[in-house]
Amino acid sequence: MPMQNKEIQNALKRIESAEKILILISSPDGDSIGTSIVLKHLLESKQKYVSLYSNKPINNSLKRLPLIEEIEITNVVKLDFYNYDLLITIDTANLEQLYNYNIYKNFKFPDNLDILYIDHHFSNTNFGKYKLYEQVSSTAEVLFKYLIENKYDLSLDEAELLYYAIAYDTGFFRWQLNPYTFHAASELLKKELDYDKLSNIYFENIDDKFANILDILVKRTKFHKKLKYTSLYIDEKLIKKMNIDRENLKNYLDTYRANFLMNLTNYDISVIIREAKGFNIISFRGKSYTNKINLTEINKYSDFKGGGHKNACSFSSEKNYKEILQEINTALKDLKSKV
Ligand SMILES: [Mn+2]
Repeated sequence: MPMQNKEIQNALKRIESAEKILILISSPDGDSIGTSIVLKHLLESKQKYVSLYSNKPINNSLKRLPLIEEIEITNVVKLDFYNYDLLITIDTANLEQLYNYNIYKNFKFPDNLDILYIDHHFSNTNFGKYKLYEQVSSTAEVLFKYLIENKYDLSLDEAELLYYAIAYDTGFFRWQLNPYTFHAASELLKKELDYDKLSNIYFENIDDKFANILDILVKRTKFHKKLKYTSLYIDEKLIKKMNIDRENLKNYLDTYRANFLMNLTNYDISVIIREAKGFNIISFRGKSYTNKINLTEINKYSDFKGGGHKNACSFSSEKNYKEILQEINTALKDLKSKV
């Protein structure tokens, strides 16, 4: 749904009036990284004091992006919020994603700190007083539409970051597309950016260890034929056995998904359940052509915390693997019976 003109004007005015701005991203991916760094530069060009933090580390392949050093990794709950008069969250569906919720369950952002969110997540909980929000390809597309196009002259590095952000969230222009997505990409390409380099950063993200790891992941995949989904459970023991650092595990899993699960006929959903410290991370992907249910609705059947998009979302739960799988079965059975 497009935003109302008044909401847009309110958000833009609030950004104009802010002096000290804190930008937070929930998990550093291509979209949140590109959008947040470009926003930081844009605000600095207006003589504002800006800090940009992520609570989570940046994985190695994304460290190849330009200007990546602009994002500082910190424990968000320890920040001195009274230094700022506006918090802008980027690519974040709810406030709990911005800090380590599983450790700091009682943490709250100060009530007197205005929050403005720039986002595109279906599951956004509308947590800010101000917003720039549309359910489009990426947060970068929202930023481009309201704050960049005809308003801010991008440097080459900035254009590359935004192009990468849109490409990243659309699987290099395969899903979540609308005509404006290509308009924005086309405007960015006019900067003669190095799209081969950016595509290489996206696709070349595994090393020769992967042959062995892929073998393990494929063999451990469970096929739930009736409900047409696959599941994979990764516990601490398996992570040790695969001998991968946690930071790069995500890359391996993305590649396993992109090159095995997404090519599998007769299965339209995949779930990866990963053991973390005292809880499990449950991550869903659906094929946009064949999956007809909204995967973010799965948490209605359980205590899963989190969200995302119709075909890509993740949750956390303190339940064990078997209980989680049972709840997924119940949820998918019901959701699939309704479409
Ligand atoms: Mn995004």
